[in-house]
Amino acid sequence: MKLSDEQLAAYERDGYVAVEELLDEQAVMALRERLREYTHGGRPTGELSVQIEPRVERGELQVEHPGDGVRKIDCLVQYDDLYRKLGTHPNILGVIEQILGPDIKLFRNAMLLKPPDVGSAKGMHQDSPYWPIRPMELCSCWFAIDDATTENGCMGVIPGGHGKGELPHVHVTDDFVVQEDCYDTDEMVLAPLRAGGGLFFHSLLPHYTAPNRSQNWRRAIALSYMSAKSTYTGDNEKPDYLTIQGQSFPGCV
Ligand SMILES: O=C(O)CCC(=O)C(=O)O
Repeated sequence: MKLSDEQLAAYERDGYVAVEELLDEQAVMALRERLREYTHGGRPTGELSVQIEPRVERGELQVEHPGDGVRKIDCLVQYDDLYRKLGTHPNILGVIEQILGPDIKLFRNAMLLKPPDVGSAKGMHQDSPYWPIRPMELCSCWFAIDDATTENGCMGVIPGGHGKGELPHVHVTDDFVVQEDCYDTDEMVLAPLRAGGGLFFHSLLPHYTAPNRSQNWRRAIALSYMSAKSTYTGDNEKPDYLTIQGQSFPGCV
């Protein structure tokens, strides 16, 4: 799949663009069922890193099943065949290639879960400031496994906010957020998305998700890609980032 000239211009201007129907309903259902096997069906999570909702972890909130308290699962693309297909799907890569060029590596993939009534907010933040990759020009496809609605915690973004560069962030309880005087909440645009669609967004775009106040799950996987010409600036040894397509370059990620 390719963005039209208008969609590409919108991405560059606003820092995001929503694309519906990247995958059909059957393929999305398979992803949803596979995920449910990990959270509720006893499918081994092996090397996957699983994070629990902080309030559940601290015992402040009780859930009926442990799977109802899961907030994040990292590395499904590396670990699971269905998710590997998603992370390398031509409909997603067609768009990513337009934005990042032909040589692409995967920086991270994180399944972000908001269980009904339990899923908490993710405060307004930019991704790049705490990612050890330069330049700060990564692109994420936030792929909706369930319909993402204004009630269950769809994305909220500040259009054009990526153009302001790196903004100061501060620590708050369980989170790290853009300093309040650096953006205007009234400028936030909510971006509901049907399951199977993706929100492609720039790694400097300020974004936020509300708590899930509904009875429906909100699960989405953030697939974050970078140009293979990017530089790793972390203190630890550079991880072996997954090559998605094209070449690798000496001294680069
Ligand atoms: O899905 C969410 O709730 C948060 C998404 C997010 O912050 C991200 O993908 O960087």
